[in-house]
Amino acid sequence: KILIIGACGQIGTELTAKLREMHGTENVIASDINTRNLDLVNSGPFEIIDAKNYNAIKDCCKTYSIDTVYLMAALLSATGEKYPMEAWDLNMNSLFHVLNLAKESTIKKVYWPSSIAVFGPTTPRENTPQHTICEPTTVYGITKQVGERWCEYYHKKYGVDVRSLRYPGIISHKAMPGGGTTDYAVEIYHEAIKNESYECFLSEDTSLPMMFMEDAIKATIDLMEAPSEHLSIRSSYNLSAISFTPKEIYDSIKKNILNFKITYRPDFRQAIADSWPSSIDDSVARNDWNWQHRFDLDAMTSEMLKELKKKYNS
Ligand code: VAH
Repeated sequence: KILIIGACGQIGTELTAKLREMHGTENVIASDINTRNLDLVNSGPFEIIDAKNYNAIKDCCKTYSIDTVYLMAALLSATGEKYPMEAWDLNMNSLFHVLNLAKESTIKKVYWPSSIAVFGPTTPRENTPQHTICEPTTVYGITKQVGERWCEYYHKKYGVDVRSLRYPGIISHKAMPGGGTTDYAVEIYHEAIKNESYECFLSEDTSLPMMFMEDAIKATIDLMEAPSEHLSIRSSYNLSAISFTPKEIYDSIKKNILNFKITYRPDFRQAIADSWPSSIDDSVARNDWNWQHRFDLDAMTSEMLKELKKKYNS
């Protein structure tokens, strides 16, 4: 059976739905620190678990005979700068708990997300390679960089089958993201429909690697289903789909909402965005497990606007 820690989050919500569709609801246990997503809580097996609590995770794995864990709980880049020690505590200790349970062999396979936040201002910004300089300047990025090293260590030293992806910014309409620097690219769709105007917290020419949630979920499942012997990376795979600037996503939306207006008012998140690459080379993922993104910017925009219009007009 599968346990998802952080199931109420932006990615966790959709990962839970997809895994339940594939394996049956009763075989996928959702868990989070609280019950903020009642639809999810009421749609199948749900446990309240604090990802910092080793015994809570261990007991849940025992109760449900869990053999696969998706660890999706974390404090993201912007929140991590406000609460550095909390971000270190949650992001690192939750990973140690799951890796140690896997080492003790109660868990057979682990998924743990990394991020383009592992890269920093000294990393080559265009087509950032799989192996390159990583000097992250955010607490979140530091936790992801160190987490990658621990994943590779537990795989090499204890044979733990842990797999990871360096997610770009992820855009979705089912669950709101929380505390990310790339979250402007989600907010902008909501504001375009609600107010036909948006004040963007990044400057208009800030190019960042991004991905529609459907592609992120497909990449996660494809990686977890790939034969272990095909995987050459046990830190975390570069993953990419599209890169765009606030101006480009604005233009894409404006094709559908003709009166949409945008203003730019960069805040502390501009410095975080400026430390990250503008595009990623994910050829290793494409070679190892046939990764291929499907959504370009305009396809994502039409899907986002279609689904959000239903939500706001319902
Ligand atoms: C953040 N959405 O902005 C996350 C992600 C690549 C960015 O890690 O912090």
